[in-house]
Amino acid sequence: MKKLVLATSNKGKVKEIKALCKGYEVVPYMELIDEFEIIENADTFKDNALIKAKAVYEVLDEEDVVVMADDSGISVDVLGGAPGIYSARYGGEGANDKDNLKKLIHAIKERGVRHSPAHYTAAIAIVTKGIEKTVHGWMYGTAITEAKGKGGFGYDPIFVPLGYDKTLGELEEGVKKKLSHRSKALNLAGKILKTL
Ligand code: ITT
Repeated sequence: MKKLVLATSNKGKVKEIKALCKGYEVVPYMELIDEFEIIENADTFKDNALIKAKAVYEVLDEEDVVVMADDSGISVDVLGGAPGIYSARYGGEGANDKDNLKKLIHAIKERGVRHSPAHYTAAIAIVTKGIEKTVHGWMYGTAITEAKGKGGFGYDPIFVPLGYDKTLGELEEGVKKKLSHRSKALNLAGKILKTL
């Protein structure tokens, strides 16, 4: 089975990517080398995904290894698209999922509304010898101001996908697997992986 090294330290992403890339041996890079800091200082999901995949590819120093990275986030219309690429750091330096969620709920309420259209974006980068590719996926829905359910990760307890009346925290895993920004991007990434 072909090995796919994931340039991520986010356990939620690892779990979802493993479930969606069944034909590959998916290995988080930290199982191969020590975790190191990657400065994600680009201003798009695409470029930040490339920064992560290239950083891990270079440190691994194995020409034929295939590295994949995911840069993703939630954009809330009533906040002008925030937090977007800053989703992981929204609650400040060292903030965890819970801090970020709390800050987002507060920010939406401050706009005088209880929900807002929102969407998730995922950019997936694939880097291997002589190849740097990126693909995207999106999931549209509504961000609400009450966290519900324990499924998924990150902002999922306040995200209601279009066509549903429950959050991703409440819905069964299969729904996110079918609809998510990450699954759509990974579906495209799969087509690239097959050509390598
Ligand atoms: P890596 O950079 O190591 O991959 P990270 O968590 O820092 O991990 P990002 O910079 O891509 O990853 O930030 C993505 C944030 O957006 C993540 O921390 C979540 O808070 C949120 N997010 C992304 N996809 C999500 C999803 O499917 N469900 C819920 N929240 C999500």
